[in-house]
Parts: sequence; C-alpha cells; structure tokens
Amino acid sequence: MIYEYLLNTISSKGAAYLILLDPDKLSDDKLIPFIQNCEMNGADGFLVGGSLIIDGDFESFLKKVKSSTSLPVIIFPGEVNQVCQPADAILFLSVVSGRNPEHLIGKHVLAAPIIKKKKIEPISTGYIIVESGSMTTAEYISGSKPVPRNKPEIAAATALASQYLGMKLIYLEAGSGASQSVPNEMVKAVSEYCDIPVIVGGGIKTPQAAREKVDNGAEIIVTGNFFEEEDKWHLVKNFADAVHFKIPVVV
Ligand code: 1GP
Repeated sequence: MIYEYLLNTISSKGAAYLILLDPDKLSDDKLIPFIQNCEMNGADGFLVGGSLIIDGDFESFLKKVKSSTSLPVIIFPGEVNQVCQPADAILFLSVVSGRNPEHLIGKHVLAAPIIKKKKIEPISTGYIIVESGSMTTAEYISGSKPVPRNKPEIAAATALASQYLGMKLIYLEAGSGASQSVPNEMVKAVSEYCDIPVIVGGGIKTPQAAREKVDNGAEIIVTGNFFEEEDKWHLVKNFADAVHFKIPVVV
C-alpha cells in the first residue's frame, strides 16, 4: 500500500520527497535518465500528471515512467482521462479550497468506477490551492478561488474539515511554477491544526526552501518545474537531503 509507504517514509526519514513528472515538459530522451537520476539521489517516488496536458500522451508516458523505476508512481490527476494504468496509486483530489462542485464530487463520480476497475489505490486528498502571486493553471482550470496568502487560519480550518471528512492527506498547492511558494506560516498553521500528513508543492526552488517547509511541519515535499533544465539535475540529492532531516548526510 502506497499510503503506508508514505507514512513509513515520513516516520523513518522525517519527511518524504516526491518529484512531479509532467508529460508536456519531459521529452522522451530525457525521461529515463532523469528518473534514474532521481532514484539514485534520494527521491521517494514520482507524481505524474498536470492540470492541463497539451502535447503529451499521458498513458504512454505513464507506462514509460512505471517501467523505468522501482519507486512508487502516483497519478496526480488534472482530469478523469488521467486515471489509467500502470500506476501504484492516485491522489483522489478534492479541491477543498474552492466551491466548484465538479472538483468536489462531480469528477470523482466519473473516476471512481475506473479506479476500482483498474485496481489503483486511491488516496483521498484535500487539495488546497493557495494564492501565489498570479493565477495558476490549477486555479484557472479548476475554477476554484485560492486561499489568500495572509489567511493561514482559513487553510487550517479547511484542512481540518478535510480530515473530518475522512481525507488522508492535505496538499497545500501554490501551483506549478508559482513565483511564491506556500507561506511557511500557513504550512505551520495547517500542520499544527490537523493530524494528517501535509504535502507542500508549487514554486519550491531551493533545498533551503524545501527544508523550511519541513521545519514548519510539512511531511511531503513536491518539486516539478525546477528540474526542467538538465543542468540542475545534480541538485536532486540536495533537495532529498534537505527533506530527509532524520537521515545524516553522507558527503
Ligand atoms: C505542482 O506542486 C507541484 O502541482 C510542483 O510545483 O512545478 O512549481 O515545483 P513546481
């Protein structure tokens, strides 16, 4: 079970580090070397998906990812058509920061039978979009208002409500490529207020920023955009080391 794997990783390493693979952004020739680089340098798994996929063929991309790694591959769906095999799990996302019923229950009704049929582990996740400077794709596509940056209490109450509704994870999302990541105060407020693990992603561009989120209570860190350029790939280890605060760093 991937949810247990994530909980065990959090408990043994301090926090988990997932890397988002976007079918539009990773060309075929770069995909396998990048995955191998992530695997060798401490990543704990991959998220695959995106709010909007224009060029990529999602299913064949997923197949390539799954056949290139022994780490968990988790679908991070932007649409129902991203529910496909092979995958170990899927973040069953509800955009709880918004009030758009399609993203609170509508899409789920369409996706649930496919998830069951394809035997993918669903991990119910309260997805909280956080204001990050300008409108993000996730915000625009989901038609959901973000939580204002200066309102950590709204994010905390939303996270607790998600927990009480039975969700297993909270995802605090600034949006892919966001100019500002989720504020540390908000990460702290949410992590202190609810008992389920908190994922933080969007606009995390340095290992130090990743570590600050973890120091404030984040239990899973996601980066995506940062590794679009190949000359940054060597930094995967620095991010992983920053996130895995319970593991002594071997230089
Ligand atoms: C987006 O949180 C993820 O959903 C990752 O964001 O691409 O900005 O790292 P970045």
